[in-house]
Amino acid sequence: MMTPMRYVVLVLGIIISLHFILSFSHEDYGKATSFSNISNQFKGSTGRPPYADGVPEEYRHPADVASPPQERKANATFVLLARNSDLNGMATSMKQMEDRFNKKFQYPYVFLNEEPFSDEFKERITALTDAPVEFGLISKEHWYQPDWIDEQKATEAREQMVKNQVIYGGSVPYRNMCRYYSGFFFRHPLLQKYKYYWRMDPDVTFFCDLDYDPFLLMQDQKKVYGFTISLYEYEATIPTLWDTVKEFMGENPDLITEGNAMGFVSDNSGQSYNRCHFWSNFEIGDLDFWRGETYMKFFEFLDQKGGFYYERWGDAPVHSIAAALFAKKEQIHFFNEIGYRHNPFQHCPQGDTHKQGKCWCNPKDNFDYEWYSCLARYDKLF
Ligand SMILES: Nc1nc2c(ncn2[C@@H]2O[C@H](COP(=O)(O)OP(=O)(O)OP(=O)(O)O)[C@@H](O)[C@H]2O)c(=O)[nH]1
Ligand SMILES: *[C@@H]1O[C@H](CO)[C@@H](O)[C@H](O)[C@H]1NC(C)=O
Ligand SMILES: *[C@@H]1O[C@H](CO)[C@@H](O)[C@H](O)[C@H]1NC(C)=O
Ligand SMILES: [Mg+2]
Repeated sequence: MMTPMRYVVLVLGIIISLHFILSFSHEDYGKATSFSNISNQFKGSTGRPPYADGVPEEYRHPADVASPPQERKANATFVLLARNSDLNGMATSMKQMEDRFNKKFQYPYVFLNEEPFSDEFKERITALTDAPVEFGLISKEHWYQPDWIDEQKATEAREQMVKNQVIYGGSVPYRNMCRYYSGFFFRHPLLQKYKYYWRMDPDVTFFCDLDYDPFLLMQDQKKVYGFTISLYEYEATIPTLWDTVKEFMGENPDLITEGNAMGFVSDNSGQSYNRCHFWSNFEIGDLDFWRGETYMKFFEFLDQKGGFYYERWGDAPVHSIAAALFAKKEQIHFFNEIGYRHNPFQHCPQGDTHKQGKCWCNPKDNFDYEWYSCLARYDKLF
């Protein structure tokens, strides 16, 4: 029995063989259909997102524990923002990262906190890995609500959000955190020596063995931003965010990248925000993208509007909108192989990918194409 997919592969195989026979025997045929020519013609309308073909074989390191560590490494680190009280949750996340991936790849960790980490925190975290771990203090100017924020206006906004039962609506620390991840973490001195980062939250789950290095994939393919889950933002947390973005776009049309992913965040070419965002508790990204002039200008513009405090702008929509406008769509990557859960949603790889990763999640519990997911919009970009 042959599945339809196998027929397609077989037919493709025959076409490709014929192609090679013809290219060698007829010079002109070869010239007219050289691969660069074909790929140029179909660029941007392949109908297939970049993740659909899986991970190139050369990136894979089979699960063999005895195999030597990979020789080539990316310029990369894990980033974890945490309070001392997040210790247990961070240990949970990190132990899984070590077991599923990092004991083979040995990337360093950077922990950040606006208060000094306790000795207990440092000891228990350092015990989990052989890779280097650094603990950094966040400067006050990078963390706390700036003086120029009208505290009365901010208080009123928080009270209103509490009344409306907006999640974390009454919290100032949560707002500090969102603003920090939006505009400051990549400026921390401990992160200057790195180009790529992988953000981790406490109490997340990694379901699958990862036998390839996502950082190298980012680096080799010049990716800017990677995600596993995308969804809709709560309107109540960002009422004026898109108006602000439009104002920025109006003043800086030259900063909007050609071939961008606007279609992910807007269904009408930018008139309104569809509230889609990449869920930023998981991020694999390019620190230099955030540190670059364009994003810095964008963040400063948003920040001076005060929406991190007068509303409750999240780092997820801010990062997502920026990635959608300032990167090329191919530079945004869906990490399909990384089975991941942050309550209450999970991405569980399907089919062969599930098998290859020896994933332990139930494939039926998968957010990818649930009604509240935005993955279909990402797919439609290609
Ligand atoms: N140092 C520090 N870290 C914080 C603070 N608030 C949150 N974090 C960290 O910031 C990240 C995001 O915070 P979370 O509380 O997980 O926010 P969330 O993912 O939106 O919400 P949850 O559903 O509660 O996980 C986590 O890594 C937290 O440990 C804070 O006040 N200080
Ligand atoms: C692509 O193919 C056309 C013929 O169809 C040829 O004229 C053209 O020179 C080719 N372009 C490149 C870049 O090879
Ligand atoms: C890693 O990246 C950072 C930021 O781009 C850069 O400053 C640093 O020199 C790089 N390190 C190496 C070893 O390439
Ligand atoms: Mg979290």
